[in-house]
Amino acid sequence: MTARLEQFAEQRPNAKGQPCPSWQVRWIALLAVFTCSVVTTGWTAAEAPRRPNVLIITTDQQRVDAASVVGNPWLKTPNLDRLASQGVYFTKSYCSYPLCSPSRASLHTGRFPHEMGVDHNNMAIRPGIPVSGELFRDAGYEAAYAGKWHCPAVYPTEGIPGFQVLNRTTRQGKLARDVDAATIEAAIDFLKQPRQKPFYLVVSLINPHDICLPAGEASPLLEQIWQRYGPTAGIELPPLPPNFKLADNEPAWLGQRRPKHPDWDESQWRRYIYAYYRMVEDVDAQIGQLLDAVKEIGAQNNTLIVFTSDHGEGLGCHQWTGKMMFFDAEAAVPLIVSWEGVTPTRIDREHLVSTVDVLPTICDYAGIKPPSDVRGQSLRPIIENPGAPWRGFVVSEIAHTPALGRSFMVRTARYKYIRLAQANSEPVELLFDMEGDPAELNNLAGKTDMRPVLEEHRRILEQWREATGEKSNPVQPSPKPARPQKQRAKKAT
Ligand SMILES: [Ca+2]
Repeated sequence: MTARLEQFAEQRPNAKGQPCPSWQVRWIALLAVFTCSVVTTGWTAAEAPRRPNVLIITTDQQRVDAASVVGNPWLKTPNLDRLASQGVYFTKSYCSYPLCSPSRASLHTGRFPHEMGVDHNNMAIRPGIPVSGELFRDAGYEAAYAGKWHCPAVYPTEGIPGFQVLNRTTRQGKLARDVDAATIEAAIDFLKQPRQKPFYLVVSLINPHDICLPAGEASPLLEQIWQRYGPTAGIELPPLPPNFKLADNEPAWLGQRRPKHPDWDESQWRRYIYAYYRMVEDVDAQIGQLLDAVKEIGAQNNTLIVFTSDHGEGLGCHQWTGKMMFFDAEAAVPLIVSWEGVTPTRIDREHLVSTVDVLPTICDYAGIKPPSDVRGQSLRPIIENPGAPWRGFVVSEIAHTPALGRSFMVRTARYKYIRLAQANSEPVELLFDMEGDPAELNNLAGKTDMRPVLEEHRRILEQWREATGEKSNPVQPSPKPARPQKQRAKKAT
């Protein structure tokens, strides 16, 4: 991967528009990292760098655009906005796999799911691959984890390598917000304990995952969900997304796998979107309690806070609900890196970043050397200097059955290439111009004049598969049969 990234870095032009030779790119990168470290943190050669506390906050199923700070007028997230006001919010940010367990495994190892044997939900990270808690514990941090884990157990009943597990709550028929309240409480109790070491705390919240209930999960909680999150009479509902209407030439693959809601009319779809945003607001308020606690213990100037989510939510885009697809709705996730008084402040709509980058990033700020074979890269160089050399693509994957293999997404600066595996047939290919067609409706894969772009993306994918060992890691069988999906959601009440 590193070799591939450097190869793409070599294609970056210099200030005169001429390609930079690789030695020049590496030298500039080293210089930029060194210079920015000195300037931003104020370290001098005589001072040992002070290690920050590290706090990772994750939500479950939160779209990259589900925050008011990035311009979404249909919800208010004052606490994510507050966090972003002290750091960088990446919007070209993609999960490694738009599903819970594989994405979370990448977050805590910096590797792709196929490297760890986490091809489906409820699978464990392959033994011998260091988890973030182990790295931080071994570096002298007090490492603790509160909330959902899912690698393999949803709640870490058997512990997590390297971490002190702070709560062992389960859903037990509760709304996500009530489970999240217990997680926040456990995390705040931990924060308020006296300690000699810096802390590394992960707070893993569930909302807005409760949107899965009105999308069709059979649950006795459905009525409570609509009572809490449903619209009151006369309130303005969010509009349908611009890509609600399906493309005329949409591949059959999508129609076969799309969650079905044949009884939903426009009003029901808009109520669904409305309820989702209320769930995001609920979890935002709980994140606010956590941020307040960091301030209360006087750690806000010495704590690096990272916020992200495991995957997005269709929310009606392409009439999709849930995850397991590569449109931006499902595969793009918010990523905020924030250290009050240290990180610059901006919304970064340029750099392509991935879940696998989080581990190298927090290690970089904490002065910890990550394992040499992690796939992600520290974001610190581009946080501190947006002009620093950076990669030209990110990849996301989805595993099917061992026989069917995997589907992939390659996102480059301008385009998105999706390759969907299908049985007994060539894969389905999609190619979107993300500048001219951000709604991802106009598939360019069959256009003659786009052939060179298509082939370039095929080549990137094949090189990535080779470099990351994808081909030598066949898909593992799912540990349990997929839960029968109830296709018809009940009408809102
Ligand atoms: Ca999830």
